Amino acid sequence: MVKAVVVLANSQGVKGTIFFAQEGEGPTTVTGSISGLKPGLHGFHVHALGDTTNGCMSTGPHFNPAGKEHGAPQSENRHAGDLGNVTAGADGVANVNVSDSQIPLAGPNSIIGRAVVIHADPDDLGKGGHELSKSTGNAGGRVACGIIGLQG
Ligand SMILES: *[C@@H]1O[C@H](CO)[C@@H](O)[C@H](O)[C@H]1NC(C)=O
Ligand SMILES: CC(=O)N[C@H]1CO[C@H](CO)[C@@H](O)[C@@H]1O
Ligand SMILES: [Cu+2]
Ligand SMILES: [Zn+2]
Repeated sequence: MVKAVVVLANSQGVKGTIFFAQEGEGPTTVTGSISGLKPGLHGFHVHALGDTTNGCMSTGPHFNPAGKEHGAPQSENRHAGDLGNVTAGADGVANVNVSDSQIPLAGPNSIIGRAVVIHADPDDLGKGGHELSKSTGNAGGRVACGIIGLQG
């Protein structure tokens, strides 16, 4: 079992911890919660770089080792980093519990050292018709981010 964790925070009171776990070559489970969000849907992605020298802007585009278009987690054509969106309730808390086969914690496409980014707006899953739909899901600003690190 390989385990990883990311701590998300911003100066506006958004904070959360997301845990990753992968058994062998199996899917990676993603669990945790994020608080301080605007109620509703927020795009939730793994971005390519673990670089926060310029805040969340320097984490690069969605992690996309297979050179595909942006899409829904269930789509064949999606970036590996496309985890869809999370839903914050009226209390501003989003609970996350998903399992995904494209975000391994080991091997050439490992997400260790990359970033998790949560966005201001919903991810349109590539279907919004906006010029950004096919690259980012038009999910708006990068609200908070953190670097994915190994956990013991
Ligand atoms: C995530 O969901 C699965 C079932 O879908 C459940 O067994 C598991 O306990 C949940 N994990 C957390 C941390 O809520
Ligand atoms: C993972 C997740 O919550 N995905 C949802 C994101 O939002 C779209 C619609 O806006 C839903 O269809 C997805 O199920
Ligand atoms: Cu993103
Ligand atoms: Zn994407």
